[in-house]
Amino acid sequence: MKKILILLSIIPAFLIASEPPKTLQLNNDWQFSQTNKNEWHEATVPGSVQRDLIRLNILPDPYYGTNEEKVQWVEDENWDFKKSFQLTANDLQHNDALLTFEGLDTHADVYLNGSKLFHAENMFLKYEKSVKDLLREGENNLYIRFFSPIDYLMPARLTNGFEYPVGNDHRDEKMSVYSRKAPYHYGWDWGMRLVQMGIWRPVSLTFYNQSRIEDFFVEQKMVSENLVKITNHLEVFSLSDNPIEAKIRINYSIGNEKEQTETNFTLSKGINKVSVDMEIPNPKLWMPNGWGEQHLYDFTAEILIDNEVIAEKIQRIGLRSIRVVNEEDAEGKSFYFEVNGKPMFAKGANYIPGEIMNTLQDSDYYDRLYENITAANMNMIRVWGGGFYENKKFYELADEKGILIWQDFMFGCTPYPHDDAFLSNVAREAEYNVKLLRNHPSIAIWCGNNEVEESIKYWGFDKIYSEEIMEGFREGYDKTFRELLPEIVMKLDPQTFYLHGSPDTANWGRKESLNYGDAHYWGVWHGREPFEVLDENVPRFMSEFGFQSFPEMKTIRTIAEPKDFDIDSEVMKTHQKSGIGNEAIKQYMDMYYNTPSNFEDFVYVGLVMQGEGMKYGLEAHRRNRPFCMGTLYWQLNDSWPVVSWSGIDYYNNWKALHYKARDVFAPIALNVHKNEDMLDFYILSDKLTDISNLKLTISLIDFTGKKEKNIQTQVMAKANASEKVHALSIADFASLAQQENCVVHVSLTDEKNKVVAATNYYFNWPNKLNLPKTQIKQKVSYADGEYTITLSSKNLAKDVFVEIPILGTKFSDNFFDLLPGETKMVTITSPELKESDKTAVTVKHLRQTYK
Ligand code: NHV
Repeated sequence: MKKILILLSIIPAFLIASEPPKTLQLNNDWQFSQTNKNEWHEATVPGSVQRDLIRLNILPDPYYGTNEEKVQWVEDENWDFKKSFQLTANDLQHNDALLTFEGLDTHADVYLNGSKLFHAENMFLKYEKSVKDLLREGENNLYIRFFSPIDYLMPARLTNGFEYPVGNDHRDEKMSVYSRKAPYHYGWDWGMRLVQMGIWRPVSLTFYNQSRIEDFFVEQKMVSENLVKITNHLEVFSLSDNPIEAKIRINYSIGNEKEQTETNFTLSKGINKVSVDMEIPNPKLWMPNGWGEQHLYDFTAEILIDNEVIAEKIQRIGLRSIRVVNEEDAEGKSFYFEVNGKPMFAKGANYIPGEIMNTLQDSDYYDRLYENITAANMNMIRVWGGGFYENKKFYELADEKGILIWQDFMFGCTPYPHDDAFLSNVAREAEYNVKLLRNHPSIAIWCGNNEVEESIKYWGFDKIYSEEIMEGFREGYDKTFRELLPEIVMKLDPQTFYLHGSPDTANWGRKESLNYGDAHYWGVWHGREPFEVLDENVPRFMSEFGFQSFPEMKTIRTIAEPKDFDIDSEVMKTHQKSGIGNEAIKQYMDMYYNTPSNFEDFVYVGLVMQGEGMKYGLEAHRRNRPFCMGTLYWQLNDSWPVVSWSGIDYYNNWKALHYKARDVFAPIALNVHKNEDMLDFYILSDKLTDISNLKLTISLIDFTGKKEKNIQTQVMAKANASEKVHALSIADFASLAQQENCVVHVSLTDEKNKVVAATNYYFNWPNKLNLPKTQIKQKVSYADGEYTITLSSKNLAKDVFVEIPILGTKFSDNFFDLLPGETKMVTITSPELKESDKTAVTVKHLRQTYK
């Protein structure tokens, strides 16, 4: 009798052994309740408790007014999630069932049908469990208890002996360092606090019979224009107790081109590591944005048994070499990216998570994000270490658009624990994420953390802590960032450069150190230094520098009422998290502008000032290549409506800064630089070939339109370089009076008289210019989805700002100067624009903000 039973149970499995795997998504029909309350609500998965409580109106809109404080209680409670799902007898016939949680936030016990499956303790890990023996025909039940990240680890804090110096953790009890959870959930100097819990990435159940491909890594061992040498690394898991003869088939395709190789191997029970070498002659190389196309190959790995495909995995691969050149040289230590053998000047920004409730970042969010990135001529984005390892779509778009990704590991601005349990948790996280991301051609560098060493060395912790604790910080740093993480990167992604942390050795308070590697220059803003120092203190690579502004009024109106329109109101202070915030904005404004007395004008002038100040720095960095080889401004985006360093606000409105970055980062840009008594004219080119026969025209134009001077000269734009092409003595060119009353308009035209680049230069900051009063003439033509506004002005109108009260509207240009007599057309696009609405378009310029 026993024999027959065994036979019966084997036969069906054998019969469907060659069936492909079957995956059930388990994201629907979850419910959640505060633990022990038994008040069950529908849960959004992926999502978070807080996101659902807001949707259910149990919590108020956390962005509005001072509501932030009203949503904090949730972090102290535990929350339960449950779900049931049905399985058929057929499902259960498979040899194995793999339950996968791609992301749990963070401390959780997970149960299935009466058994505890595991305890989760890292938001950045996938948890996967073979659950075949626990599943039942009919109803199955999942239950997850999420523990308050505050409460759960309080014993760690209480026994630690000291409080960690986590300035950005906006609660007295500094819990964030104990959890491997997105640091910014605990607050930041641009962020609200929302310590979330929940299922933040998808859940699924996969049935299969024989084997699965756990991992497929296409390592590019050698990349040249004529040949690419690849090693395909596979990890294949087999269920079968007995060794099985199998075949691996790897093929790659691009367009009509297709090649494949087959290799025999023996599959043993458990994990099998197999490598297959391959050569690709005449490769189509992947290029950064601005340098050419982003060719992507589809690599497919298949496992065959008896010529039947039993497992398959696909990777999109861009063939390219990226080398970080970080070597001692005559000036100090270089830091630059060499892509396909050519030095690339990195143009970009620091990306922070796009939502405090990060699961709100949907597919459209990423599309908009990358439209903004490419529209500003960027080629690099830094995924800064206080957020999370981004979603798949983020990296897929970077691959498709040619954006190099500087990837931090998720540590920032504080020392962390370094006990064995903590470090093994970190090791699992690093291994998982390096494996997950290493196939993306966009991954250009792994960086251990943001400013952890900098904080230990320079933020005065030694005045608070004993030498023993300080020594612990340093030891923990070395163990984590100089030993553990580089070993993992070396083992799993050996072709990609690892940097222990950013900045590497440079510190903005020590000018000589700027000659060494990458730098974060915070003398401007945190050090209250004038923008001009950005010209004097140029590093080898600027991985952070920034200046704050308020978001424009239409964004402020979503969080505040007119009675709150005051930089000192509670509402505005709730939306300003920098300790020196509004006061610093005002101090700089008094230095460079005629500070307006009314709030709306203050917001506008602040936007203009942020744009101009940052432009000054971006130009200095690009002009100083090859000494300086990149500039990433702080910060690209916002995670809620807030005053911050961002170039684009939460509602996708570009600030002046993002327009200025676009212009400075143009493939060919012009730059005028005052060098003592001289005006130097530079062409900044990222083109890979020289462009000759260009005409440079320099005009000195009075603010009322009179052309005082006009100079023309033949120049060329040298490939992949910044070159001075002309110089003038200022004294000869413009009198002191002219310097207060004129703009220098410079343009670069080609043989067909087409404008290749243009820029305006002023001899002084606006409070030392005699800007004329002027009336801008405007005409709007209305169509569904697009308005066109035509503007002109008799006299110069500086920093023209076109406004329309619809969030996220796109402008072909904004925050520009309207030269005397010039006519300019701006297109305004948004699906919300209707011809019949004739929504009001308003225009303001700088001279209107003071008497
Ligand atoms: O303050 C703006 C940004 C931060 O949001 C983010 O963490 O990595 N910022 C400033 C600095 N680094 C960063 C530099 N920090 C300091 C400067 C001066 C004194 C203390 C700290 C980013």
